Amino acid sequence: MKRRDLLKFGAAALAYAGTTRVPLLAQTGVAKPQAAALPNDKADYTLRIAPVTVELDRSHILSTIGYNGTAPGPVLRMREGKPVSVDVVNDTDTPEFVHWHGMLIPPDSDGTEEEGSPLVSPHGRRRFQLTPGPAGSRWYHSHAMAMDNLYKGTYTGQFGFVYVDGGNDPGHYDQELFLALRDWEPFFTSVMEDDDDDTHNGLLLEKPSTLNTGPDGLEVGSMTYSINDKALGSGEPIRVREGQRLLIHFLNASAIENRRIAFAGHKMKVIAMDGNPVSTPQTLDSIFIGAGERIDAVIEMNQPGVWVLGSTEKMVRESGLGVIVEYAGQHRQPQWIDPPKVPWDYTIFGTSTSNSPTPQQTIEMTFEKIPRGFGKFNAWLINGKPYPHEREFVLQQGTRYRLVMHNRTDDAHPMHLHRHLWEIAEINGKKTAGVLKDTVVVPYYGRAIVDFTADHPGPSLFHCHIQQHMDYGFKALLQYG
Ligand SMILES: [Cu+2]
Repeated sequence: MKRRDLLKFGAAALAYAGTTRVPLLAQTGVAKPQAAALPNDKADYTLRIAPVTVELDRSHILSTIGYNGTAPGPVLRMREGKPVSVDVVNDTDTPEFVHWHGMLIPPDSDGTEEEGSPLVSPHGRRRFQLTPGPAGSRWYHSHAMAMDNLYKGTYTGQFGFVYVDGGNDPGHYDQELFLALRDWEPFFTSVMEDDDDDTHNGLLLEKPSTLNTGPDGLEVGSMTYSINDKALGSGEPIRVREGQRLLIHFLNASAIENRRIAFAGHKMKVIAMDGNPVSTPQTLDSIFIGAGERIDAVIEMNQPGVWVLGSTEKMVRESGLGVIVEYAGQHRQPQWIDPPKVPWDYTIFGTSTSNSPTPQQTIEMTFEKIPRGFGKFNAWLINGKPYPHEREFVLQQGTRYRLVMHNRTDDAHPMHLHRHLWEIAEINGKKTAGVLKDTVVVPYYGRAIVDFTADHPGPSLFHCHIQQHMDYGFKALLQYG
């Protein structure tokens, strides 16, 4: 898509939002819902799945699959509670699923094979109806299995933001940006840089006394990164003025890794996680975002200069995961400053007491890795077995559950439950309440406890958001009795 087209789409979104705020970074086009009085044959939104090129920088243009001619796909804005229709058109040779991550919608529109959502056949199309909600930062992405094919599922450019507008945004910011963190050109490797496990605080509550020391299977790595579709230093900088406030919606759309992000010279005030406002906003030097997670942060522009916003890992940042922020009238070289190393702690965003009912039942899950359990690849087990688990996890509608996740593996896993919101109760023994999420990174050899109410009948997929872990066993279907 040409830049002027993107700008045109940007202007359309602006008209819809009825605001003078400018959605910055025209790297992601913004799709606009159609007016209400349309003929029946036109859906409110159309997502066309087809090959796209992504120009990370002038000398690095890659080919992948995306939505509506770009990767990421357009930022879709929807009204909370207002039903919409979405036509998914599949211009590829393989079946596809579009999942609406973080939405509380029925299994037939949720977009996973495991839950029984209908697939969109190769060169076919299908219309979905959904009622967007809850309000906040959600996202859509392919939920196809990839297995050993690194050109499928979330390894491709099939991802984009959906922002569900609750109608009560006070608009306390001057610019709103949608920044998706990505890696590209994945490859198999036996040498994993363990750079995504900084959630552990040394407790290692779940470390087994005897470790399985067999040689590890192949994992997936990358050395090519971007924010949206641009590598650090290419594309337009984020242009700001002193005194402005930015609202940044961050999404980690990686299929591979968790990330830590900092904005040199600035602190970030975290106001929402996974799209849900936090009880206790915190102003931090850096943020940690597991694969699949979102963070909304407000940043005061009070340090005139030219800065880098990006990965705290030098190699990753210098390989593309960053963007330049330029104050008006400033022209020096972009500056980077390493933030202090502080372990990530979800519990600081919560409160000491919960407003929710006490859980009535407990589900225990233990995660294990069997090195090379699936040939070249590791097997990932929940309670001693890979997917499927038949009817091991059956929920009673209306019951509040406590889910205890024991991570007996040497990796931090971003665990996601579809179609439900959970409330973090405890991380490595530290209690909290009121932090509502759909994904939680269970620390390396650690423990996470979440509570949720079984209030969305139908099969609900629970899985690790690292595509390879999910594909090789790390998922389970929660079913209603
Ligand atoms: Cu995992």
